[in-house]
Amino acid sequence: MSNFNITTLGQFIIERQNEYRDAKGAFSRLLRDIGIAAKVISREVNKAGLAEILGEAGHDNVQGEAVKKLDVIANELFIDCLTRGGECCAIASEENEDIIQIDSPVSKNAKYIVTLDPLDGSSNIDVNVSIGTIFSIYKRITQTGTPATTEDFFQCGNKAVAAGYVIYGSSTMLVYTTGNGVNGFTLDPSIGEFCLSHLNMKFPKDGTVYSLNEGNKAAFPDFVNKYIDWCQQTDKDTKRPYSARYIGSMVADVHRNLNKGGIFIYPPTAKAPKGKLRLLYECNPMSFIIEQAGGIATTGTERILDIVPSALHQRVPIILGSENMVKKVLEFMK
Ligand code: P6P
Repeated sequence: MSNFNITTLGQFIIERQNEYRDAKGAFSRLLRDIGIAAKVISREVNKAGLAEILGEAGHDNVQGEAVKKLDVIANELFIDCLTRGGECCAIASEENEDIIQIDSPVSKNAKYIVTLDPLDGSSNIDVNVSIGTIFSIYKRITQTGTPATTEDFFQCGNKAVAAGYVIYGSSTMLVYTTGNGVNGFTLDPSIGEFCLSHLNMKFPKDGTVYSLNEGNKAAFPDFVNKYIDWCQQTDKDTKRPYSARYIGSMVADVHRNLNKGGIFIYPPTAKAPKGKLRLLYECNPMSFIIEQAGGIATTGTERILDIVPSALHQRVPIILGSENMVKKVLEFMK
């Protein structure tokens, strides 16, 4: 161990490369490319307030040119980094209706595809609330060198080779799994490196925080409202009433629960009868991470990772968090 006592993301990936069955360098380079994009986005997000002054936040700038919102910038950054990295041949992004084919000479024979929410919760940027990037990585199943198809992207979440998120908060952290546990890295801007800070993260089996948008209560399924009422009853043995915490940014709400214990629910609502959150690039990646840390992720009737996708931007309801809290919610379904 170096006397600097830090392990960078790059060093960690190399050290763990033999853990990942397909231990070629390609996968390690793909994670590196995602880390590069995340560092640039962190810099842009952390000056978002200034963007207003500089006339950049989605308004026309002083030259009268329409300037892009940060989530569009983030999307273009990821596409650029993955295109130049040469390890990814296609992306399904929250920002793009269709699959983004990456047919640059270095990438068109790549064997990985990426699902991506480049900047989730971007409505929170203007009010300085934590936001995040969510991604997952799959091996393509159609022929290498040909354009990727929905067949590649409609793989179940349980086929992902990796998933992760970046949270742009009081610090910028990258949390990911390759199916061998979950590890967290905090960006040290002074050296421009993600440094290992949360080794082998475990989702607490119990928690006292419930996280959902109670403004939609009137439209919630009965079992959800019964569970909320249960959370709000006083009972010393089960440390109730629980605390309600809802940031409105999935990455921030889930990251808090992963660290402290808790449950995150986005049930069907009047506005979103199938739930609001997207399967391919929000629910599947977060569910892979949460399961790898020992939590549970379900629609209420089905394990999220077992759902066979049928549309790129398909929405699903989600109950995700501490094992014993999710099991309690499911009791109210009976
Ligand atoms: P609501 C952000 O827009 C997002 O996609 C997730 O990050 C977040 O959990 C959810 O929507 C918040 O939705 O309807 O409660 O504002």
